[in-house]
Amino acid sequence: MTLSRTAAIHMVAQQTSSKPAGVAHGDAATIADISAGLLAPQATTSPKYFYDSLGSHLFEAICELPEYYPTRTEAAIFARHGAEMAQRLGPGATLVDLGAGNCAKAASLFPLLQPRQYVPVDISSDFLQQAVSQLRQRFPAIAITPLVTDLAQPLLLPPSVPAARRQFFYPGSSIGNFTPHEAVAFLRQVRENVGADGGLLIGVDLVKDPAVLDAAYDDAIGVTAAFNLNLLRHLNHLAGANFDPLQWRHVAFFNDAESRIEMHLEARCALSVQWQGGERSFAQGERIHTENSYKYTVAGFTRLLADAGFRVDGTWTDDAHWFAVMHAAAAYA
Ligand code: AVI
Repeated sequence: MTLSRTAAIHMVAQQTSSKPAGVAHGDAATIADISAGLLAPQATTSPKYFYDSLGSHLFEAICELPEYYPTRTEAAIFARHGAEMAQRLGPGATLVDLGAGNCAKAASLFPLLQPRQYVPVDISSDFLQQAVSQLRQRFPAIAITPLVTDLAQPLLLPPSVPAARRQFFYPGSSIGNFTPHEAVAFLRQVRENVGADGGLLIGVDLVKDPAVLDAAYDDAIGVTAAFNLNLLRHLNHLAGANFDPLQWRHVAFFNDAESRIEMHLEARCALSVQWQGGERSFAQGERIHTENSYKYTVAGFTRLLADAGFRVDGTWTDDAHWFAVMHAAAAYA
């Protein structure tokens, strides 16, 4: 007799009596943040918890998927218009790379941008340190000053980063993972750090056919599903929770009214979860909202930048207008 995967998962889920909550490795603020999200009427978690070491590698794999157009579309825009972008920035700037990951995007632009100093900023310390040691060998003339920080926290650059000629680099449409309100607050903070003579080079994912968007966040071989489900393993580690990933399934769809992709984890059966200092029951079909990825128009994002004190002086898109790279300068001194 053969057993379908769904039936097998269902049986496992029904038979699994939950394991006791484990040891929490996160600090008190992290555990409190996770706990508050899980206990909210609509359970939610911050997308920053996707990025443990495995999550960062899974995100790299997502970027290779045929369905996930943003990475290759943005790369094609850089390849085609990089020289013009470099003219806007000018050589010898300090390039501050927000959410640098493996630093590959910025590094591929070094020959064109010719920065004097490179400041990769990321939440994942291991990932960043590995990338930086390779970069130092490849580009010995560029001063590299890595900064491990959560971009949701106030951005404080170390004194070794000169105040003049700062160009912030925020590719990959990560700005879409903030709500528009949070995005303006974040960009205002960047604006404060830019000074009068700096700027921001930013990648923005644009509104398009929802079928293209849905496929990009629910790929055929399940890499995005693994990325979403790995969050539960990370919560187990950070908060000592006892999530069983087999009891959850990945859900992703475009919410037209909000102009955003939503990712959720949906309980396959009625279950309960414990973590350090908290517990919650989930009904079958109940969801944890794990990520938003907002999609903008060029006009809409130009307005958002203006609200944050920036003036757009360059916009480059692909032929299909799926993605935009924009350069913005300080709108006032
Ligand atoms: C990091 N960020 C821009 C990605 C996005 O497209 O919103 C995260 C992601 N989530 C699922 N796939 C990719």
